[in-house]
Amino acid sequence: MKGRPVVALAGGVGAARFLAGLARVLLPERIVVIGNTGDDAEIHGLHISPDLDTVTYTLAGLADPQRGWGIQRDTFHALDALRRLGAETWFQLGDCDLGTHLYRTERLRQGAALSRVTAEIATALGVRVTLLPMSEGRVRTRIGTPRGELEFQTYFVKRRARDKVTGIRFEGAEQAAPAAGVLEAIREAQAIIVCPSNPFISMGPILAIPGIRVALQQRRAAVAAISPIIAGRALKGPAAAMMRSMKLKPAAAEVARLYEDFVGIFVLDNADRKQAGAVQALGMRPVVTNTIMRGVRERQALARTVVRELGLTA
Ligand code: FO1
Repeated sequence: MKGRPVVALAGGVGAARFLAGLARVLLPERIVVIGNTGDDAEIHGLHISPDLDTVTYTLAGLADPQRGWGIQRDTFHALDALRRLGAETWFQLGDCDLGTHLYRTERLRQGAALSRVTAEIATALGVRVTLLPMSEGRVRTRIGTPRGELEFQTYFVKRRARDKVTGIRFEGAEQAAPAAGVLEAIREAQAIIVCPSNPFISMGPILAIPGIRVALQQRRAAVAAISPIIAGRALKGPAAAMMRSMKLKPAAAEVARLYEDFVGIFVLDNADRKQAGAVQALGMRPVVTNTIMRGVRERQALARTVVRELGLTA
């Protein structure tokens, strides 16, 4: 018996590292990951799903350990060839990684759903966790900046997230529906974990899909979130700077406030223990622990704490 599912909402690198720990603490077959596709992009004619791939590669043990995205020891000959032809090559696509994008693009062109293709790739790479895209529909995160609105990867990679963020929009989200299995998994889950991901650009698109936030609200007591902000800084990515741009204090308790309506347990780092009272005042149960994941042991330790606090059995 594998037991009731444990659902995780995931962005990219931070989420993937936590999930690698979780998959060593719980039976991987029991874990259902709902992944962000708001930063998907069409580059060189290929459909790229960076967050789905980051989760897949990490769980498969293939991810580049330093960058957290892409495949370890990948080569970039195709990108070099594109550069010689005068193509834009600011988005680093490795040769092995390109194989994934070629496969996904072709399968989608044949009419297969993104959830099907995602499962095919995960299974082929030996991933035993179920990975679902948040939606089959096309949702694209757009970042408002003083230079105008930018496509997400242009903001994030090409411009290195240096622009002031004046707004975030999830194009297509209102018309999109949760992918098959997403709402069912949330309803049936024994527990739900919001991974340590950027609340705006990683969780924002997932929560913007009609029905998902409401389904989570109905499970509030069973939802735990891990703060992506530690001591006022994001471990990775622009979450803290984004919070400042939006006139929010970059603090764990502020992230908790963004999740107030659907999260019952909030995990914050030892460095932020003074914010536990503010979290409690939001009607959440604070859990203070080490949330910095430098290696496998720390990922597993954090996963074990979250599993215990959610009352799950390993
Ligand atoms: N992030 C970068 O900072 N630079 C890149 O060139 C880059 C390429 C890339 C290729 C495939 C892939 O799956 C992810 C890639 N990422 C890159 C990561 C990605 O842009 C972001 O981490 C996510 O979209 C945010 O979660």
